[in-house]
Amino acid sequence: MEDSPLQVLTLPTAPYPDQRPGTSGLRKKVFVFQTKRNYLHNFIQSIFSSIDLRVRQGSTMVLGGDGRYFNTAAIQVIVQMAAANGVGRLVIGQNGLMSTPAVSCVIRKSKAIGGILLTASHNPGGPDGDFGIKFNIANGGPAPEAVTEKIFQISRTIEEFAICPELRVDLNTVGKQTFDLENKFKPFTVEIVDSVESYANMLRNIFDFAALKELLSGENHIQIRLDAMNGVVGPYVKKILCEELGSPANSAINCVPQEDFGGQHPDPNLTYASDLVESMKNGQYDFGAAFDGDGDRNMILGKHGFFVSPSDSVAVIAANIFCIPYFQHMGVRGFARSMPTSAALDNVARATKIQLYETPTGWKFFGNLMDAGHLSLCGEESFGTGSDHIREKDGLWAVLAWLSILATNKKSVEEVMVEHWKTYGRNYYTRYDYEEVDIDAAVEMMLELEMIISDKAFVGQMFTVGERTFQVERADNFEYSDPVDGSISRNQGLRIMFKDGSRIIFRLSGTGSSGATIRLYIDSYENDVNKILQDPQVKLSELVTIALKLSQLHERTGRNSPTVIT
Ligand code: VG1
Ligand code: CO
Repeated sequence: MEDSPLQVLTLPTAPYPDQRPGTSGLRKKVFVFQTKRNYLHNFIQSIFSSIDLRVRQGSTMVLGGDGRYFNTAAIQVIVQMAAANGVGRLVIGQNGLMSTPAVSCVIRKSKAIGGILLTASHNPGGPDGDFGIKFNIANGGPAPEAVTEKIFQISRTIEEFAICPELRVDLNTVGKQTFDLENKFKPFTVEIVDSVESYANMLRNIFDFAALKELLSGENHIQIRLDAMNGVVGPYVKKILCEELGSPANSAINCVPQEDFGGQHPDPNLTYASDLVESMKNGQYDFGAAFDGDGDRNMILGKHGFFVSPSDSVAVIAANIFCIPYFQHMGVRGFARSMPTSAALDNVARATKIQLYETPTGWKFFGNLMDAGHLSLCGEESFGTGSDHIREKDGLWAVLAWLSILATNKKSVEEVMVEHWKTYGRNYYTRYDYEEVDIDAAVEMMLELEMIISDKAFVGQMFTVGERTFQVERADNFEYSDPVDGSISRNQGLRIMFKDGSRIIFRLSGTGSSGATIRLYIDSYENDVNKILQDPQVKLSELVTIALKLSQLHERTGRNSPTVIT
């Protein structure tokens, strides 16, 4: 306890016009938070003000981040503001670290009204990189659009914020700290918790740890390689995979969280996790995985770097779902995928007669379905996989899900994948990212393309490239109506659907911090077993040609190739 109560101040501020959260929180360059006066304070106050005072007063909230540059400085401010805004108790990960799935888990376990996550996920960090803030609600999931929109509206007219400027927390020591504030009856409590413990405990109840231990360290154990990409998931990998499941210490690399992620993009894809891909090539390891900065994404690789596309990954988990004890107990209520994710999951849903939901991009759309008991397993093409055990995607969970499948089937990653394609057919899939293109050019391209595909004559049109012809069956700008609360989300991506089931999709990213990122997604189904082992880039080349021609993407952006191909 402090000797005299801490001062609570209300200070004046001026609003900023650009604090609208995107696909997953507010993301800006670090210097924006550092140099624009009260930029952080304004957004944090907008979050608190969006919560009804009666709900906020005396409540518990969770706070954690991926350890990127500015993490601890921001945490000190947020603690000061939480106290001044009537929050009763803050649960914070030790040293301010907590992965996104762990925050979701802790919000649920501690009966918190929500949590604040300091992360820009897969975006680079460091003084020249990005910083980000996400607000999650009481179910542990990202705030739905109605809430983020309310936060944004408050931020546009904000005039003051509340803060206890003298309050300082010690983030290093696990335990309780209490503070007396002036004008408050009850002390304000900060609880520093081990960042891994609750989360590890949850996984122990989802998976068969004995079987996984046998797989990783038993007599016929496999060799794995896990790359934490210098992000927050490192300590989780060490504790759970190495210490507990017995994988050797050198099977996990880049496990010390770095403020700048070692100068890398902490993004688990074939481009930014190329070190892992290279180290898998000589066949020394049977299984490989990489994670993003905040630990919610995962990339799965097999021996020799065999790549499992994320859209296939969720479909494989769905087809083998009872290899995971959690689902044996809970049953399976439904599957879901984001719209641009390939339809591989749909094939499993059809075969198993389980309901499938198609949502817009971003994890926030899955939460309602889960809370209503409609959804058990879901995924996004962007390396996100998860289930209703929490309300965020969960990288380590996906790895343990795959290991459970390998342990049960006694097969390699590649064998599991190829068998899956033989059973269900294969959805060839690729995504092209054009990063940091000129915003005006990108917006104009999307508008023009929407005009083209909205023309009545577009449906039925034929496109021929080489020997293949595709006929348009349907085209639109994807719109989602939430089956639980009826809310409608518009403008979620341009879709061109062909008669043979192939799809071309264009979207603008909502997670970048400078310029625009155009994403082009291609999905094409093949059920001829003799044609399931082709190179996706070759197989999809005609559809890519059609997409680029229709959109005039290269001409309009001045680019002649994407920055990242997945
Ligand atoms: C991207 C992905 C999306 C994912 C989001 C957050 O959004 O496409 O599927 O949910 O990132 O992931 P966008 O708008 O840039 O396409 V993460 O790991 O930031 O939390
Ligand atoms: Co992430």
